Amino acid sequence: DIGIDAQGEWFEIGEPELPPIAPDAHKYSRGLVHCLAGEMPGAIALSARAAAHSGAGYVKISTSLPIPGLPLSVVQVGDAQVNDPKIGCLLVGPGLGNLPQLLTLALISHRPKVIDADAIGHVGDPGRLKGQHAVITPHAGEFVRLFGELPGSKAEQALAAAEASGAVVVFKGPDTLVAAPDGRLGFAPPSPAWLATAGTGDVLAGMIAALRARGLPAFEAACASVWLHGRAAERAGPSMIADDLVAQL
Ligand code: NPW
Ligand code: AMP
Ligand code: MG
Repeated sequence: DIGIDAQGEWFEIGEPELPPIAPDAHKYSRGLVHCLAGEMPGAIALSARAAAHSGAGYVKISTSLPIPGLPLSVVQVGDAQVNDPKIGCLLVGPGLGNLPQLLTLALISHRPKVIDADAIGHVGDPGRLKGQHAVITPHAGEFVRLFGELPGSKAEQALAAAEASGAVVVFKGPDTLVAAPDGRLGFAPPSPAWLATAGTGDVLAGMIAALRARGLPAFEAACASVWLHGRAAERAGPSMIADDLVAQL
């Protein structure tokens, strides 16, 4: 009923193969995720912790607010050099609030990026994302905010959104789909409904950013993260909160 049928290149997302950690790795070579914080620092803190526990060697957060409770591998910095070639992936949106200028800053960057949460609402025209090497991660409300009410099944909507934006679209929910502009469509195996709790989307965004910083292409990073997110939730059990999901990574 989400419209998965024999159209296009579609498949069920399976257990990912992650790149090994090179024996001569250092923290930068393992991948740097740079997060742009906003009005709700708790959300980006969740993303940053998820990124660090998903194997990014270094996670930085640009913020003007102190953010407590971060692991040692996450540092806070005052400004964002968004074109620093060391950045493996930028993340903007979790906890952003009403700061559209931070999305603009992210879109000035030529680095790969994950655009989630409030940043999705600030995009306006999906065509703005063309050429941005972006993964976007809308829930149903955010999807409609950016793309409007699209016709057809959820699968058709996700593919149309990917084409319109040139981005990999992770259309979240009980039946998460990952759509690429080239027509690939992955559907997630069932995940526990107890994922429906505050902050789990922020965790997913941080995971995708980390896997991109580790070198996975956008579509593969999104599919791998969706799969791992669901399995982490199974392990965490029905009383889990978003922090417990991070602990399972
Ligand atoms: P309804 O009920 O359909 O009329 P937002 P958000 C609609 C941060 N967080 N899932 C629904 O309207 C995030 O990162 C901070 C959800 C609802 O009223 C964001 O920056 C946390 N909503 C910010 O908070 C942890 C759906 O959209 C509205 C929907 C706001 O993000 C929590 C929600 O509006 C949170 O992640 C769906 N499937 N479908 C922290 N620890 O600090 C329709 N809606 O602005 O998208 O709310 O997702 O909470
Ligand atoms: P967000 O709405 O951004 O906080 O993200 C919520 C996360 O939980 C996404 O990864 C959703 O796919 C997942 N999720 C939400 N509701 C359900 C559900 N009923 N069953 C399974 N996963 C869900
Ligand atoms: Mg969210």
